[in-house]
Order: sequence, then structure tokens, then C-alpha cells
Amino acid sequence: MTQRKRIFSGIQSTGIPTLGSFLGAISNWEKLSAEYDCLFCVVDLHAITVRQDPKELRKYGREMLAWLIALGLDPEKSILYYQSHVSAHAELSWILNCFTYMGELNRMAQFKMKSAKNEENINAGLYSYPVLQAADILLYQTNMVPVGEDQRQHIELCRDVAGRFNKIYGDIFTIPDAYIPPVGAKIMSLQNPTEKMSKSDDNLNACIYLSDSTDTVIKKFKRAVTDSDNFVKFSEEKPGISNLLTIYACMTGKKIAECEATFADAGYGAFKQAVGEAVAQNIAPYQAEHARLMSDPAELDAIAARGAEKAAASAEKTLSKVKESIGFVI
Ligand code: ATP
Ligand code: LTN
Repeated sequence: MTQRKRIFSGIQSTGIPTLGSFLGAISNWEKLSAEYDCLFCVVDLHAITVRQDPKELRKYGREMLAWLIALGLDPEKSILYYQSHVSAHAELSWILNCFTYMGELNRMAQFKMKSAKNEENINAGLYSYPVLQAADILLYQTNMVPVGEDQRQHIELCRDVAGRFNKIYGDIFTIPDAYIPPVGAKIMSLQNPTEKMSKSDDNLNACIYLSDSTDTVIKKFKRAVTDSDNFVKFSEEKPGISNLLTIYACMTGKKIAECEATFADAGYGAFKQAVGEAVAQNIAPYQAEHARLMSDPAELDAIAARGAEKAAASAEKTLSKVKESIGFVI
């Protein structure tokens, strides 16, 4: 029997997941998990690159795990766990820091954006964030990393660092490919459609959280910023309407052209209402499942413990190979 290819992806426990992370990443995780050997990690070590309240961080950690399961990831088939439970991530990250150039990290768009937003706390962890991400991926000999468009640059860096390491020490790491969906890879803010929808946005109207009620979802779409020509068409000059068309297409499984045709004579009011309803309808069953899972935190912790045990066993194999190849006394 040939071995199944491996998938790894991660999500930060910095809040409730958004429609953006669902469409750009998690919905693909669910589809891919049938065919691949998967690890999905709640990356709490990454989360502390921005200051977090301890109670909130713990709450959002469990919340995120429950969301992943509610959204269709089966802990019996995929490995689900918290990054901080597997110490190999931090260990390999240190080692890879010594193989990553500052010039490479200086170019990272996410670092530039996050340091502009957190001027009072531009810490070394935020700077070397992509190195920890590379460690996450490389520890498991990952073949494919399903992420949104914003993570492309980090996966490229991971490939470069892995290639550099392999060139010096032999074939230690599998070089991973990014898996970025053709539609939905970058869902934009509802208030500023030239910026990514992000769960850490201060403007609550900018973002659909998967926990939002039907009323809230519909209200947020009604308030979504668009142009004023009232014509439902996908175009670079119409980022707001194009974003809503992308969301509607993802929710209904239709092609963008079909969606344009459906709303050709509708006007923005009716179109926004339809997008809101499609999203609310789509997320409602996940919310019910999430609530059920959250009612049993002990079971969630047990799932995470089993996940960490399996992940650690796999990570340890790569870490030992790395340590041996580098020349540490073993
Ligand atoms: P934060 O605001 O805390 O930095 P985030 O909302 O930007 O977080 P995560 O939730 O950590 O991002 O991202 C998890 C996954 O979802 C990543 O693969 C990321 O590329 C993807 N993703 C996040 N936001 C979007 C978006 N707006 N459109 C498409 N994919 C997204
Ligand atoms: N950086 C990602 C989260 C993340 C990740 C990973 C994604 C951490 N480690 C490994 C894929 C693979 C983000 O900000 N969304």
C-alpha cells in the first residue's frame, strides 16, 4: 500500500474564526481530510506574538478546537491538537532560526502589517513568526499546506529554508507545496474591501464571525461598503461587490458568472440580502454543533491530548534526524 500524502495547517487561537478563514482554509481542510493524512493545529505559540489575556487565550483555544470539529474535521481521522502541547515545534523553530536570514524576514508582508498595528509591541517572536510556521510544517514531512492567499509568502519562505537545510545536511525535510483555492482565497473586509477580512480587526462590522446570529449576518452584509452604480458585476474597479459575489459563489457552489446573471436586474439591496441569507443558512448547522461540543470541555481536552500524543510521536522522528544531522551529541 502506498503511503497517503501528508497535509498540515494551522490556525491561531486569537478569536472566533471568520468567514474568511472558513472559505480560504478550513472548508478545504475538511474536503482534503478524506484523502490525505492530516494534522490541524491550533497555533497558540503563534497567538502570543500579539499580547493576549490568559483567560481569553485559553477560552479561544478550546473554542477554536470545537470550531474545527464542528466544521467537519473528525478527530478520529485527522490529528487535532494545540501547538504548545508538542515541544518539538519550539525546538525546531530555534534550529531553523539559525538557517533563516534577517533579509528574508524583513520582506514578510504580515510582519510589516502586524508591526504597524502593534507599534508598542514589535517583539522578536512577531519577527520570527514565519520560522515557527516553517517548523510546524517541516516537522511532519508535509507535502501540502492548505492556506489562504495571505500565507503564500510564508510557505515560500518555508520552502527556501527547507531547501537550504537539505543542501547542507542531505534530504532531511520534504519540501511542501501551498494549496490555495481558486475562489475564496482572499475574502475581503466588509468595511474596507481592499483589506483582508481578519478576526483581529477592531471594526466588528468588517468581519463575519462564524458565531454571528442570522440577524447580525444579514445586518453586516446590508452595511457592507460597495460602490454606488447598483450593478452586480465582478470587476477590479468594484472590490466590494466582487467580494460579495465571491462569498455568494462559495456559499452556493455556483460560478461567478451565474451569480452575476441571477442578480443582473436586482440592485444592491436585494443582492446583499441574498448574500446575507446564504451565509446565515450555511453557518447555522455548524453553530449548533459547536454549542454541543463546547458543553463538554473535558471531552475537548481529551481529544487534544490524544492528538498531541500522535503529533509528538511523528514530530520526534524528524527532530531526531535534524539533531543527528547537525552534529549534536546524541
Ligand atoms: P488574525 O487576525 O488573528 O491574524 P486571521 O483571521 O488573519 O487571524 P487565521 O484565522 O489565523 O487568520 O487564519 C487561518 C487560515 O485562514 C489561514 O490559512 C489564512 O490564510 C486563512 N484566512 C484568514 N483570513 C482569510 C481571508 N480573509 N480570506 C481567505 N483566507 C483567510
Ligand atoms: N500563519 C498562519 C497560521 C499558521 C499556519 C502554520 C498555517 C501557523 N503555522 C502552518 C499553515 C501551516 C496564519 O496566520 N493564519
